[in-house]
Amino acid sequence: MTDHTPALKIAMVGHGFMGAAHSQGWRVAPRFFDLPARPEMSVLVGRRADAVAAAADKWGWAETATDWRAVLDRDDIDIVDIVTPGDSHAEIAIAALDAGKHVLCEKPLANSPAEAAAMAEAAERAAKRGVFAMVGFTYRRVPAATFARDLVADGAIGQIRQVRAMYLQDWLVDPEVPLAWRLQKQFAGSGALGDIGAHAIDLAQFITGQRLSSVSGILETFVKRRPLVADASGQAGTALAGTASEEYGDVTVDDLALFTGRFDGGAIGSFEATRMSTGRKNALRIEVAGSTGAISFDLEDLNALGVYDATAPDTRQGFTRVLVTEPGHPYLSSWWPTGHMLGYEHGFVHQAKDFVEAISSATQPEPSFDAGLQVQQVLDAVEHSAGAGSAWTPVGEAAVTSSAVVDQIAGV
Ligand code: SOE
Repeated sequence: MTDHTPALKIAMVGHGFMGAAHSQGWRVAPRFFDLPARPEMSVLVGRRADAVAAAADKWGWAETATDWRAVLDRDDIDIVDIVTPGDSHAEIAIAALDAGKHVLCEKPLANSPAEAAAMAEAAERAAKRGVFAMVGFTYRRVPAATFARDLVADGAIGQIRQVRAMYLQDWLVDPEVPLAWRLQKQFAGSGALGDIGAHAIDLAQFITGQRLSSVSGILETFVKRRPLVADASGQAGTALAGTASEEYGDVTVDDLALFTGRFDGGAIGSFEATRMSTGRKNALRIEVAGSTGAISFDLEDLNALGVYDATAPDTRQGFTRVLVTEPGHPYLSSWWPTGHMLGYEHGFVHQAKDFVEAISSATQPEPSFDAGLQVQQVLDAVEHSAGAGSAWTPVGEAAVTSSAVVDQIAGV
């Protein structure tokens, strides 16, 4: 980049855990990748002036604001980055796109297929004006995951037959962990299913190139009441739950989701999303079995990819632990020499890089809001199935009345 490199000024709405991660992505991307435009961390938006000022100072945002609508009126803002709870994604994203701002929105895209459809329609309108939207499924941008997708796309493991995807956490095993927004349907839309199951769904579809067409699932809530959060400002920073008060409230989302699925390319998948898997901290794992091989990935060992080649001589077969740190691996040529590891935040750096490059080249970034809508429809189908005795449920047949949602969002 030079002094003549154009700037892309960003306003980020929200400043919780994902606010910290996105800030790291914006801050680091231009320092390791030669970008066609320079992302500038211009405005951090939050409801409490004191909390948002502290976050802006800590993460390097130039200004702060408490009204995201006022920020949309500014001509000097190019990108709106939404890292708020899911109940505000649709309203902010649709308004920002209609105001001509590019939008990056955290996952899951929304809290319902109807909201997600309204967002996808706004993104389609905006794209015709050269304004683009992307949803933040960052784990597809961990080099080992991207490399897995490349191997499958190249036919390295043959015809895909079986997918085993799970996202295992245990931060809710303690019943005294407070009732944060991720545990309340009105804010989060669902529990482990949407919060982390969405990642497993996106990663399985990204790596295989196939889409889920029908599902059968169950949901469970093990701890049904938790202490209320004592201080909402505790939501700033990387805490997931804040501090507990003496009062208790109802948990209105799932702790655990289990489901099976049929893919449109003929594969069969089993999925697990749980924040009750004692001892597993952030284990997003996927194994894809093909007719001539397999791949295996674990986010808790994110620099490595297991690769099995069934065409090797019998005496030489076995899962190889490929260290994904070579310059020829996705994204790695801009980082360190071979064998020097990346970490959790690098997926967010790659997300920022890819989004800036897509905007600068006027090409639709992936995953698009349409992709986010399809994941939302899978989530919705799992919920419908769980409510109907685990009946097989087609993906995408949920009634989507996006116009009614748009009217509701617009306050009509
Ligand atoms: C909590 O489950 C959480 O922070 C999710 O909300 C994120 O999407 C995931 O990447 C890490 O865990």
